Amino acid sequence: MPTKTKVLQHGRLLPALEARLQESYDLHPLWNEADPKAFLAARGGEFTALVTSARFGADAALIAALPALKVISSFGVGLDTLDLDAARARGISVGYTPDVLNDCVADTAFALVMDVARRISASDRFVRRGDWRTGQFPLATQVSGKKLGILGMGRIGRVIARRASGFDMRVRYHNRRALTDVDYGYEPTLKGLAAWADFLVIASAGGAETRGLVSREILDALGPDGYLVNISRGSVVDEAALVEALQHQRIAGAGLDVFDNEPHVPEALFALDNVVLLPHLASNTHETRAAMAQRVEDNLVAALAGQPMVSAAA
Ligand code: 8YV
Repeated sequence: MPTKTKVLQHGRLLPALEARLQESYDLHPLWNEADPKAFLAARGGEFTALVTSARFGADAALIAALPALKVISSFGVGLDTLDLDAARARGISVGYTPDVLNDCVADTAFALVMDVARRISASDRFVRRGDWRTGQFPLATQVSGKKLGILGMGRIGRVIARRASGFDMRVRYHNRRALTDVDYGYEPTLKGLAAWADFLVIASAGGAETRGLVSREILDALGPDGYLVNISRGSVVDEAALVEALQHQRIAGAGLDVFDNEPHVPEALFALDNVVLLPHLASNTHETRAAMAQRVEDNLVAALAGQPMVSAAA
């Protein structure tokens, strides 16, 4: 029997994916090692492939500790935790899982838009507390027909924009540059988009280039009638400024699936009813997770066979 390729696994993956990888490869879970650094120093040279996720990524130190590495296959669309420059410098192929999660992430963006404006979660708490027996739940804000601003008109942003047409919403977007293949209005500045929008949805990539883009100034441009929704990365928002804006109702509310230091959520938000807090679940459906797992496997198989990956980031 030919010897199986040695694959290092950084962080847990779906059990079904782990099982399939175990069958085909000599899969070594790094997260099982009591002293990962010592393990890598002793045995890092054995691995030609690394499977990881957007959550755990692969930084320059990990890539350097794997001198025989040829392939990285990552579960997720985010590349902010992967040091692509370090991988490129070594000619390492990097695969990720874009597109297959667009629908579910866009659905979650809309769930947050609806929830924060119509106060679905807050009204559920109202019923459970028994408050309906003695009072009326306050009025909420209409979503249909409103103005939706999208920061980051990429693969996911475009699907969010399509969802918005079902709600008769007007859509504008801000990217570094105007796109030639979409008809939505382009706002050359994020501040202009925030000032225009009733709902500002963040769908941009994370990483150094977008860190802190949604600052106090942008939140003030969104204003006391505006809502923020974030399904991208917590790092895109100045989280301290957001907490303060929500506490003082300088914006109307926020729907957040992502945070700057997950799984830690600023505790000041727990007391506020104008914010919906999700545990980074936008792509977490059986269907989408199965498709992402399949893409991780397909990318790995292709690259190890010397073929182009289905979705290559580098
Ligand atoms: C996942 C994500 O939760 O794809 C991404 O970039 O943030 C989410 O789909 C994450 O990848 C799990 O590691």
